[in-house]
Amino acid sequence: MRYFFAGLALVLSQAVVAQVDSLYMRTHYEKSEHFIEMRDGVKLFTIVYSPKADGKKYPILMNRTCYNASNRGNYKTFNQPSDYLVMDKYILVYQDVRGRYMSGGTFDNMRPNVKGNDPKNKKDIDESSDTYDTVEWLINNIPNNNGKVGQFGISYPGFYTAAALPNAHPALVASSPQAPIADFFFDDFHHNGAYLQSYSPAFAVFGYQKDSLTKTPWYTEKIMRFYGQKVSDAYDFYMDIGPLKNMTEKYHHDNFFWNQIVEHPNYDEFWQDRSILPHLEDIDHAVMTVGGWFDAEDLYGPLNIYKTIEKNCPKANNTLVMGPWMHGGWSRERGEQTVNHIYFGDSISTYYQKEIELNFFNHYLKGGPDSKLPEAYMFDTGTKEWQAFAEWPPKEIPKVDLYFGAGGKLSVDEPTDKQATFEYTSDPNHPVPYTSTTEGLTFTPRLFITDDQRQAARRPDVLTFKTDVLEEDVTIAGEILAELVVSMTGTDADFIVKLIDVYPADHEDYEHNPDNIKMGGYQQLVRHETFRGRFREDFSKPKPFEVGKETEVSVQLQDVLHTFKKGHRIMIQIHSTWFPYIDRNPQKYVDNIFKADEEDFIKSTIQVYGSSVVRTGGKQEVNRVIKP
Ligand code: PG9
Repeated sequence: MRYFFAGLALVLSQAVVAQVDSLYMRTHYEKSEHFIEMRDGVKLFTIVYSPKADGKKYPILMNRTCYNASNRGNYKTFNQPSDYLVMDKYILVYQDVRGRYMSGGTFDNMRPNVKGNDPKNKKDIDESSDTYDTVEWLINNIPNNNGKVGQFGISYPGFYTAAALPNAHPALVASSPQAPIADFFFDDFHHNGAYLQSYSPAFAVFGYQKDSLTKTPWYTEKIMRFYGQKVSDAYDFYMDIGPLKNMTEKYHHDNFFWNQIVEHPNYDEFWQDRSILPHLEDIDHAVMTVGGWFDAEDLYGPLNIYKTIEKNCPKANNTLVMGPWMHGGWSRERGEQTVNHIYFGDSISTYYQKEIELNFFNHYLKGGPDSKLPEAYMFDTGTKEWQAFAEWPPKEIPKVDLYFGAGGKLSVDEPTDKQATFEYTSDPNHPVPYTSTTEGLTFTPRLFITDDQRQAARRPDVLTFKTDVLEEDVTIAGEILAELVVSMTGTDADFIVKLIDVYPADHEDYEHNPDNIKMGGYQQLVRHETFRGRFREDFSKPKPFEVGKETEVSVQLQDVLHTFKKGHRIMIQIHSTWFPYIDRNPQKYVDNIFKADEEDFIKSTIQVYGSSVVRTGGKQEVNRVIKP
C-alpha cells in the first residue's frame, strides 16, 4: 500500500502544473488599475494583481512593457510571470511605458538613459527615472507589500528591465532582463550596421505615436500594409520591391522610426545614446540575465549586458542563464523542446521556470533558500546538457583556431601559403536565400536559426570549409572572432560568417521530428553573424574598400557553447548576401544604402585570403578601433 501512495504522489507531483488563467486570477488575486504620476507629471497606466488578503505581505514583481499591459490579464501572451511565480503569490505589476497604450507621454525607441540621472534631481526623465518613480509609488500605496521589488521582462520589456538598473530605487533588489535589447544597431533591426530587411513589417509597431489612450493597437492599418498582401514568399516579395528607398515610398513614408533609421545609417549619436551598455554602472543588486542560444532577435543583448555588468559592477550579484531556446522560448512549455528540426530535450522551460527563475526571485524577494545559481548556467547545444561555469566566457575550455585551406578544407593547423586565395562572385541581384525553404512575411524570422545549410553550401557564391571527420568531441565555448583578410572588385561588401555542425551521413533521424527531416549529413547552423564591411574600422565612420587591396575585416560572432561530437565535422561558410533576412549591399560604395538606386547594385568578385583565421572560444579581443 505504501508504494501505491508513493506512486500516486509521484504521478500527482509530475502532473502538469495547474494552468494559470483568468479564472485562477479572479479566484486568487484582486485586480486594480492606476495612473501613476511621474516626476514630470506624465501618468503611466499600471495594472496591479494583489494576492487576496490573507494577513501576509508579499513582494512586488513588475513588468514594464511597450506591448500593452492590458494584455497581461488574459495570461495567454508570453512576457508575464510563469505559473510557478503566480501560484507562489506575488503582487504582480504591469505598466505601459511612456507613450504606449494607456500611458501618457511620447514614445521613443530605446529611450536614451540620462547619464548619472540622480533620482533626487527630479528633472530629467528616462526609463530609469520612470521605474524609480513607479517603485516609490507602489511601495507607498499598494497594501500588503513587503517593501521589496523585483522586475523582469522579455525582449523590449527586457530592455526596460536593464534600463532600470542604473540609479535603481533601493527597494529594487532583484532584476531579470530576459532576451533584453542592448543596442538596436547590433540587436533586432541591425547586425553590425546591416539592416534586417525581414523586420520591415515590425516597424509599424514602433513607428507611430498614438493620439489617445488605447487598450488596442492603433497601428493595425499600417501593419496590414504588409500582411494584407498574403505573401507566401518573402524572397520574391522583397526582390520585387527593389532598393530600400522603394520601401520608404511604398510602406514607411509616415513612420517616424523608419525615417530615423534611414537618416542614421551609421553608428552616430542617435544610436550610441540608445545603447544601454554605457549606463550599466554602480549596480549593486541581484541581476539574472537570461537568453536563448537560438535567439535570432536579441543575442547581442543578454550576452553583452551580462558581460558589461560583470566588468563594471563588482557589487552586483550578476548571473547568466543561456538555454536551447529561440526568442523568449523559456516562457513557453511545449513538452519537447525543439528549435525547428532540432530536438534538445523535454520540459526544459519548466525546469528553468521552476528550478531557476522561481528560486531566484523567492530568494531575493521572500528570503527563500539561496538558489545556488552558478555564475553562468549554460546549455551545451551539442551534448544537450546543462553546464555550470564559474565565469563566462570560461578559461578552462581550450580555444580552437580554424584556418581555410585548398579544397574547402578547414584545419586547426596554420596554412603554409597565406597568400592562397578563395574566390566567389557575389551578385545582389541573385542573393543567397537565408532559409532552405520558403517563408512568407514574418514579424521576425526565427526558424532559420538551426536550418540545414546544404542549399547554401552548393552555391558558387558561398565559400564552404569543413574539417575532416572529428575523431573526438570538440567543444567550443565562448566568443568567436572571424579575422578575415579580403579584397574585391567592388567598393563595399557585407560578410556573413556561419559556424555549422555537420552531422554524419548515417546520423539517425529524430523520433521527435514531425517534419521527418532526414538528419544524415544535416548541416546545422550553430551561429551566424553579418558584418557590413564599411564599418570595419569604426561603426561611426564608414569607409569604402579600395579595389583589389588586401583588407582586414573582423567579424565578431556571438558566443556559443556547442560540442561537435565525434563523427561530426566543423564547417564555416562565408558569403556576402543573405536575403531577405539582411538587406542587399549594393557592393558599390554609396553614402547611404537606404537611398541607393537600382544601378548602384553591382556584382563583385571577392577574394578571401589564406591568412584569415576564425578564432573560437574563450574571450576574443576584437582588434577593431572602436566601441562597443
Ligand atoms: N526585441 C524584439 C523586437 C524588437 C523590435 C522589432 C522586432 C522584434 C521584441 O521586442 O520582440
